[in-house]
Amino acid sequence: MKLYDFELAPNPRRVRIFLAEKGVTIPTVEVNTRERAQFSPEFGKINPFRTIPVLELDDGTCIGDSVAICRYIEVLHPEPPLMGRDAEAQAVIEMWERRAELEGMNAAGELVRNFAPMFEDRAIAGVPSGFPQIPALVERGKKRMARFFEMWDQQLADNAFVAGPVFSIADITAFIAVEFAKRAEITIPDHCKHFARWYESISQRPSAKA
Ligand SMILES: N[C@@H](CCC(=O)N[C@@H](CS)C(=O)NCC(=O)O)C(=O)O
Repeated sequence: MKLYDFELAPNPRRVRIFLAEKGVTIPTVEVNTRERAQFSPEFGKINPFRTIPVLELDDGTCIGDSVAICRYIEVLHPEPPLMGRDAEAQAVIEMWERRAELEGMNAAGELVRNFAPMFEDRAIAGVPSGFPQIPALVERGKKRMARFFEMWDQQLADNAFVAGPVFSIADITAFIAVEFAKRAEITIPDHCKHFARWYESISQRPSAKA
């Protein structure tokens, strides 16, 4: 088994944090997306969508999505559960994980991909060119991030973690959304005190160094 990874990329980091929380180590292959290694003919056979992370299994099967990789690891290494132990916990965690992805990661992605000079003419991940940046999407991405911070602040007012009392994959995705948005100089607003408390606690976990 090997993980196609890149130290500076947010989505692979979600998987690395998940693995660190499980205490699982998998050999990695670096795909330097800043040097466009995802567009090599070899990587095209691993993932035709040209994104990382990808987990390649020993039989050659390639799993090219962060949550799908985490799901696979969760089944192989159930302890500690990061995707819920029973039906209710699994559903609640999945709800918050999807919300974190759709409202957090996608907002940060829209913002950063339309903001950072390195993504000029490739505002969509996995395409080499032909998708120009749209400045209006930077402004919309900022508004979406503001909404994300507000909504999560409300949730974290009464909960230690995003999906309730237990740390889960939803915390990892929300944490990486915040980390990603920093690349467009967006940080947690001062008034989102619950969010800030949660962010600090997640930052202090050893897995956050992954
Ligand atoms: N939903 C996918 C998104 C993967 C993704 O967008 N990965 C980025 C790195 S964080 C990528 O590979 N970008 C390639 C590019 O910029 O062309 C997942 O979670 O695996």
